[in-house]
Amino acid sequence: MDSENSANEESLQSVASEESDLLLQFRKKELLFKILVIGDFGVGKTSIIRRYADGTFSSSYKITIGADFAIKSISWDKNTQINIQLWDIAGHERFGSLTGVYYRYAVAAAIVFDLTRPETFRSVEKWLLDLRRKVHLPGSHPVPVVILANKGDITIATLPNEIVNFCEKYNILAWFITSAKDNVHIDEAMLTLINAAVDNHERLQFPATVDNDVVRLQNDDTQFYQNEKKHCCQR
Ligand SMILES: Nc1nc2c(ncn2[C@@H]2O[C@H](COP(=O)(O)OP(=O)(O)O)[C@@H](O)[C@H]2O)c(=O)[nH]1
Ligand SMILES: [Mg+2]
Repeated sequence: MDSENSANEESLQSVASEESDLLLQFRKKELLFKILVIGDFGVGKTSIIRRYADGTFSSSYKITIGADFAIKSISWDKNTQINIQLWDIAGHERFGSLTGVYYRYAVAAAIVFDLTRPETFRSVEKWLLDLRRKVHLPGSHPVPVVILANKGDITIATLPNEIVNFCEKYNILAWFITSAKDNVHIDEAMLTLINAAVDNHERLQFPATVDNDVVRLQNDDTQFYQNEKKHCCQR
């Protein structure tokens, strides 16, 4: 009899804890950060996004047309869920061809170059200046940027000496030698950007709306994502 009681009690407790977990899920603050991945054609932008968002690598990605994004959801702390929207430039690698829609509401960016084609490092400055011209955080605070020297699994001998000075000159948060193929430093690079975005979100108070406990940036594309998600959750 006693053992039956204690079994009942245990199962009641487990139901109660499941309920409080559910409640916590429900109350969780949700943040959405749009992060851009830019750089010349073939440097590995799509591969980096795929690696980070789905943990996969393929030596042949179809060339996608238009803007394309992947989503990664992170349980940041017990009260906060962060959804990262990683924007690929998908076929718009020609410098200057990106429109305002692509840049709008971005809170951070990774600029990628290819260690096997050192000339792609020269484009980093152009991408950076275009980005800084078009993305403004509140109070003209500069958008946080990391530089990724990708395909480090093939060679690192070609790493440009100027990279350190370049990062200092342009107030770049950090640079990493990455490999989308071998999954090197991709998580670290993204985490650096997310940390900066979280800090900025708290300090600069991004334009955000609060709706059903969901905090979201005022962004048409974001709206699209939220609707998608609601749709998905109703199923
Ligand atoms: N070895 C190696 N190849 C890579 C890496 N990242 C991308 N690639 C390859 O480089 C090519 C271009 O990559 P992709 O992601 O399509 O470049 P994007 O045009 O910048 O999106 C593809 O064949 C990829 O498989 C990497 O870290 N190491
Ligand atoms: Mg691509």
